[in-house]
Amino acid sequence: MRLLVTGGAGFIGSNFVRHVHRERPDWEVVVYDRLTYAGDRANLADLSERVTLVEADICDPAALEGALDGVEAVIHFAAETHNDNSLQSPWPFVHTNLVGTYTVLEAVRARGIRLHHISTDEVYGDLALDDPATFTDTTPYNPSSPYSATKAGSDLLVRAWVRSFGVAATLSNCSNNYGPYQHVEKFIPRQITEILEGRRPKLYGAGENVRDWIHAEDHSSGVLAILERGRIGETYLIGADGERNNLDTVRLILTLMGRDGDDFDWVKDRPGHDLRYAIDATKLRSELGWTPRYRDFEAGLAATIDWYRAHPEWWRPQKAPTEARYEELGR
Ligand code: NAD
Ligand code: TDX
Repeated sequence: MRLLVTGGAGFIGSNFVRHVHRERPDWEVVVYDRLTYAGDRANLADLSERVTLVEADICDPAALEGALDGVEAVIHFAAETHNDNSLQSPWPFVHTNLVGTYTVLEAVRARGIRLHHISTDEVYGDLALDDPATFTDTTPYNPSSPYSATKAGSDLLVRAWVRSFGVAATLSNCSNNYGPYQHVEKFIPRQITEILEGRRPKLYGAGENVRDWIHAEDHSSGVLAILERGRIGETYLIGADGERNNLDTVRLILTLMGRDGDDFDWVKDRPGHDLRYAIDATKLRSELGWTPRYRDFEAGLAATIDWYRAHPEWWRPQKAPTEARYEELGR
């Protein structure tokens, strides 16, 4: 098998490539990545020559076409991914997430290549804190931010290309990921690195927002199961029953790092901030036999903290520019 993984130098993409490299020792992987601020070739440095990197843009049809020789399947992770950035500057999200996905679809359509499209639970909007409902693949789309709206649009493009042109694609919508190699702009790495730099974590609003955490390794095993055994045209939700509010998460990070649980700052809320996400992954579990390995959030978080502690050279160059952007936002 020869896979092309768009966005494979980013957080989840590189975790997925590492997963495939370990679990499928005879597969070759072409990582296709523009290496934006969020992509880093260092994320793939420990992998063998079975993994190669093409530095190019998914919005560039000629470059993409040139990378597809011998490729049997494309896994499409590449996207602009941070909600706060999308509120400040939506255009890169419209361009990469919509035009980029369109370009990927036309490329796989021309060559008859299998596609798996990676998406997010944010396309479904948010739930009330006390709502017994969880998201399934039939929940209506109701995105809130420019990021989630462009991801929703990209999903709809994929569905249209399946139905109208017979593209052999599957889709997955996953909940919030954590683990090694996540950019310091995101919630968990931001707080860990704030503490490592001797500063205080920053909690948006009242801290009551709930996120459904899953380890990036479990997201990766879910994607591999769908690639190998998923039904074409189907959408699978990936989640590991990891609901927690941000206040509890920030307190857990602080105590795991030996600090007082109240040693954080309340900051201005994110505009349009989704209240709660919650995934029902029954379809993935029952149809494809997938189960998550990281069931203990506290243990997974402790291992993630250890990883950031051990790799300051990886995150430190991104830290100051990221905090400068937050400073502008007052968050
Ligand atoms: P990330 O921001 O860490 O990585 C994105 C990668 O895409 C980077 O390597 C970047 O260089 C690359 N990229 C961006 N624009 C590109 C372009 N125009 N051409 C080529 N490469 C480009 O993101 P992530 O958190 O790893 O998310 C990966 C995917 O998973 C995204 O599609 C995201 O929507 C989805 N997702 C993320 C989460 C999460 O919690 N992080 C949850 C569910 C779904
Ligand atoms: O400093 C912070 N303080 C804070 O309270 C940051 C950066 C975030 N937050 C809150 C906002 C959210 O409620 O923490 C929660 C998580 O924030 P993010 O890490 O920005 O993630 P979120 O907006 O939930 O989106 C993430 O999960 C779904 C990813 O960034 C998306 O790419 C994915 O689709």
